[in-house]
Amino acid sequence: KSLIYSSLTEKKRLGRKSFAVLIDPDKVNKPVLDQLIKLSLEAGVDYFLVGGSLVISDHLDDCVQHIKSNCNIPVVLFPGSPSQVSKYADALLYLSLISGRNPELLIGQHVVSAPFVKKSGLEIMPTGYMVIDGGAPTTVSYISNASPIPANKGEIAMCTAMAGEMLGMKLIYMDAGSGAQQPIPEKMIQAVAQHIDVPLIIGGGIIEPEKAYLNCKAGADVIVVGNAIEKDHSLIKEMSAAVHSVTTVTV
Ligand code: 1GP
Repeated sequence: KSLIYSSLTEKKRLGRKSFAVLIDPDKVNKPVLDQLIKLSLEAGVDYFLVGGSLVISDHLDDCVQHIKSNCNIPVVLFPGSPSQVSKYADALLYLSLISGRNPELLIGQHVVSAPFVKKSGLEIMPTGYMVIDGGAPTTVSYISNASPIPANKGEIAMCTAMAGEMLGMKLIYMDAGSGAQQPIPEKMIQAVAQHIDVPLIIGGGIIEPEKAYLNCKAGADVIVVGNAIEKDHSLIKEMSAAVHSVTTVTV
């Protein structure tokens, strides 16, 4: 089962960009979810990412099932912890925090959760997860108990991503953290994008469509936006249009 991953690599080959709306199950009720679904369908959103560093409630399954029964936009889990696995989703970002040096998040939690992750039947996408300093501590930088990569150290990000790819990661996700004050600089995105062949996901603190556009120009393949959309649902349309306006020629 590799439908979602195939769609990502095919889009990358064609130089097309994807837009993903991040949904934190704790922050949405059914009416809000319905509105997000409606606007996302209208805007041609490519994926829903569902998860968060702290999912406190137990309605992850409900949230995923509600999305799945109301639209055909693929649901990809973005788990903040091994408990955030729902068999109703389409795929799972199987994250290893390669920017940190916390063995629990590199491999420990994976070992503990492996049997039920495998049993879930989800499409598993091994993802090198890199947390970049977003200007002030974010939930992910605190919870991960690992230093983020400084935003001006493009070469560290580049080498980390290259190592991740050579270790077999199928995606690289660079994240400034939800609600980051500073999103990831284009210079760093460019440094990483030029040195890897797998799709590159960028998120954290993106609040303006212009930034999403510039990130795609710099080499991002997927743009993820959560916070800004929670505050203003109308951004879905503008963000999606900005992302989809970019096509990069691949050689
Ligand atoms: C966080 O990359 C995501 O992990 C999205 O961040 O909520 O700041 O858009 P925002």
